[in-house]
Amino acid sequence: MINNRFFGRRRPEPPRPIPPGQYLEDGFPVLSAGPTPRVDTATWEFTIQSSSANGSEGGSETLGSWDWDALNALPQTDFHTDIHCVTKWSKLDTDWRGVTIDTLFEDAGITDPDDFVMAFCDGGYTTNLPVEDIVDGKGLLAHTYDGEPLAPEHGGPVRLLVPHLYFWKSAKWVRGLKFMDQDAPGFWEGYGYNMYGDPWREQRYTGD
Ligand SMILES: Nc1nc2c(c(=O)[nH]1)N[C@H]1C(S)=C(S)[C@@H](COP(=O)(O)O)O[C@H]1N2
Ligand SMILES: [Mo]
Repeated sequence: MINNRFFGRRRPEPPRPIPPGQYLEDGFPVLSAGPTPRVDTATWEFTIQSSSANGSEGGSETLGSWDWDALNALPQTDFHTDIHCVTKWSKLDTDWRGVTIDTLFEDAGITDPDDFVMAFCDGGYTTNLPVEDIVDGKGLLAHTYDGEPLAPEHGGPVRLLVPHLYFWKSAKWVRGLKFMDQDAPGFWEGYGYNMYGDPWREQRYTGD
């Protein structure tokens, strides 16, 4: 007779389906490609920039910018959601508060966006996303986690949250979005991570 207790470490049974290949994580692991940058909300600013092609002389234009007070003065939205890291942990029922990308686009009068954005961050991290994956209530600029200011190691003061894609798309210390008329790889995507990253289709790496 087989005693299953000897077959690997037992993981808790998820209360509802989680994406293939994932296991449940109770804690909140920190995964950063570099050191945690020191970000001062007194000088922090978030900008949305046009693609270079639209700007004069090949530069890009600023389509919207918000300092800390301006961000906090916008309508605030709560996300209650599961998150899925490509390193195979999933964390259920996380609570976030911030400003949706819809709200930013509306505030900036952006009605006809390009098809893709590159999110850019303090510290130099980037990640690419289709615009349709951050609008219609799917993307949040989050400043609060579990009722507290978002901790620096988790991307505070502000991170992007796009929970239906692998968590590497949720850029920490995010400082802006730059429109792109065609898709281009960000930091991890340039090292072979999937350009899109749908956890339910297990799109971890190029070709998945
Ligand atoms: N700026 C920045 N954002 C980032 C990263 C990073 O290294 N730098 N790592 C990504 C990866 S791979 C993951 S899994 C999550 C981890 O977020 P956490 O540290 O809050 O768990 O942040 C993503 N966002
Ligand atoms: Mo990750």
